[in-house]
Amino acid sequence: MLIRRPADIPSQEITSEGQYQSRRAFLASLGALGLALTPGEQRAIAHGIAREAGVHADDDKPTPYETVTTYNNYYEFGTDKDEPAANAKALKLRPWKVRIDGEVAKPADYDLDDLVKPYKQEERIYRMRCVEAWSMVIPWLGFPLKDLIDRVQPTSRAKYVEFTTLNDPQQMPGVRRPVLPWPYTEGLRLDEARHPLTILATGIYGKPLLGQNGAPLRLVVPWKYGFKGGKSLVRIRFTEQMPKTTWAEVAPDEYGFFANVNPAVDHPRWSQARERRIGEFFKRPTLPFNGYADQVASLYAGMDLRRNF
Ligand SMILES: Nc1nc2c(c(=O)[nH]1)N[C@H]1C(S)=C(S)[C@@H](COP(=O)(O)O)O[C@H]1N2
Ligand SMILES: [Mo]
Repeated sequence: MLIRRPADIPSQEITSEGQYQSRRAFLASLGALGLALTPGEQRAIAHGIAREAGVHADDDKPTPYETVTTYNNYYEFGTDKDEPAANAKALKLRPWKVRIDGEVAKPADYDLDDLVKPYKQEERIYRMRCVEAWSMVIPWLGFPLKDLIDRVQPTSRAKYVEFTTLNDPQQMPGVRRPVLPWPYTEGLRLDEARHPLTILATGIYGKPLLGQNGAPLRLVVPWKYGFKGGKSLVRIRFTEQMPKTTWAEVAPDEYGFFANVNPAVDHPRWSQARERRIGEFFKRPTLPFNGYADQVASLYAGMDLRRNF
C-alpha cells in the first residue's frame, strides 16, 4: 500500500517539516543502498510517499513555515505580501460564529468550536498555486468539507456553495478602502465542494492557523488558483444558482468562477504555463489542475475549460 490517495487515508500523523524531510531522506537512503529495489520500485516508493502526503512530485518539499506565514494575499489586511502578517496579529479569533444556510435541511449558526469538534484534524500536504504564477507547498491541518456538508444536509435544489469571509472594518484596515467589493466571497459547485481533496483548514504545520493564513477557518481547494481559498469564513450558503464571486465580479475577463489551475489558458496579462515555487530560482512548469488531474479532471468531463476558466 505504498500508493494511496489522501482520501483513502483515515488518519495521518502530524508531520513537522523536519520529520517529513527525514522520512524522505530515510527512504532515499534505503534506495541508495540498493536493498534489492529495482529503480521502478524506488520510484514507486518516492512517488508513494509524495502521494501519501497529498502531493505528486518527488521534489515537492513543504515551503518553510516562516515563508508561508509572511508572504500572503489577504487584501482585507493590505495588498502587499507582508501586510497581512503585520496587520492580522490582532484579529480576534474567539468567539467565532459560522452561519450555515440556504438550501440545507439543517441551517444553523455554529460556534466555531462546536462546528469543528466532530472532525479529526488530519494533515494534507498540498501544492498551492496563486493566479500570480507563484506557488508553495503547505502542510495543512483540516478536515474534508464533505463531512460538514453531509451533516447539514443540502436539499435537492442545492447546486453550489457560497463562502463569505469576515468583513470587519474595525479589525481589518484593508476593508476601509474600496479595493474590492467587501465582503470577499468565493464559490464552488456542490460536487467540487464534496470532493475528498477539498478541506476546511484550521492549521498549518501542526499549529493553529494564523490570521494571515485565514484563521480560524479557511477553504482549501488544491486544484484551483489560490484565490478560491476564502479566508476567515463566516458563512457557508448552499444555493441553486451559481453564486457571485469577488474576483469574477471585479474582473470577469481575468478570473472565472471555476479558476482551475490550467497552464493552457493564460491570464489575459500573463502566462500561466510556468510558476515560481517560492524559495526557488528557476521556474517550473505548471501542471493541469495543479497536479491533481487524475483525481479531479472527471469533475469537468465534457466542459470547455477555455470558456469555463
Ligand atoms: N478573504 C480573503 N481570502 C483570500 C484572499 C483575500 O484577499 N481575502 N486572497 C486569496 C488569494 S489570491 C490567495 S493566493 C490565497 C493566499 O493564501 P495564503 O496567504 O495563505 O498563502 O488566499 C486567498 N484567500
Ligand atoms: Mo492568489
